[in-house]
Amino acid sequence: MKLAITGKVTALEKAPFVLRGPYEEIIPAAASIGYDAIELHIDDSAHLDRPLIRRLLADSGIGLSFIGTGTAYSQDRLFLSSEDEAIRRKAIRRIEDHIDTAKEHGAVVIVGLVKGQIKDCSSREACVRNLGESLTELVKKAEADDAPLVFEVINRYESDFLTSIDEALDFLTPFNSRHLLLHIDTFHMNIEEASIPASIRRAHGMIGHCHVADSDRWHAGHGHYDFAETIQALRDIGYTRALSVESYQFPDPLTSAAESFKTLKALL
Ligand code: LER
Ligand code: MN
Repeated sequence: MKLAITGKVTALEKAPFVLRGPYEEIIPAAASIGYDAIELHIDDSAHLDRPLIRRLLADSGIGLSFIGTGTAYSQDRLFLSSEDEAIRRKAIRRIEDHIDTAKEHGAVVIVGLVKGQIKDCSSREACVRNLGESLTELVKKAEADDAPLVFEVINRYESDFLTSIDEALDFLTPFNSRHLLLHIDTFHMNIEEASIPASIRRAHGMIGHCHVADSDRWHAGHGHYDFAETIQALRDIGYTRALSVESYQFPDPLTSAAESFKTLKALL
């Protein structure tokens, strides 16, 4: 299992992204700590300087493993379950542009907050139906470009539906696509799952991404999360992608990134 770390050009102090700053700084910083890859949270891939990213990754010798997309919702209020067709189309377009970024790097595109919430819709049925239609469309492009989507299971305080692994499995299984997989996050699982290793084992064959943070969402090693147990469960089900650190940046981004690296590397 490889290790990746989240990075974003600008982020709120308490947003769970570790490295912050221009790509020219955060990509070499991830590499210098020892990470194999970076997970970039990108506001809009249509405005991304793709040749710059390509060059920085090549110069640093690390990969782009995952693309985070949540600001489509948190900043721009674009979401895939919207009943406003113009908003739903813009959200789909946003994810399509991220797939175009991902495909040349073998990266995976996250569908997390961009799914939207029931409270943004007139009913649960409308929300789930629209999300399903949007994902059906996006999966076609993900398959054609061989750039998988992963659906993040987000805890009840940040999302009002699909908050547990079992619920998300029920939702995703009918799509029957290797390009729409489950995305787990230790912070969310620590809140929602009765037994984290048992839930992971039930999702055998369906997990495409794993965010890691400690129980308090600080760097790995700060709290009381049992990373060894999670890593063992992921190994047992043959998970091969990276563990990607998505945590608070405290006490500062480089210390936080280095602490998580040290803790997780020792366990791997
Ligand atoms: C939301 O809490 C989360 O886990 C992120 O991956 C979304 O940006
Ligand atoms: Mn996450």
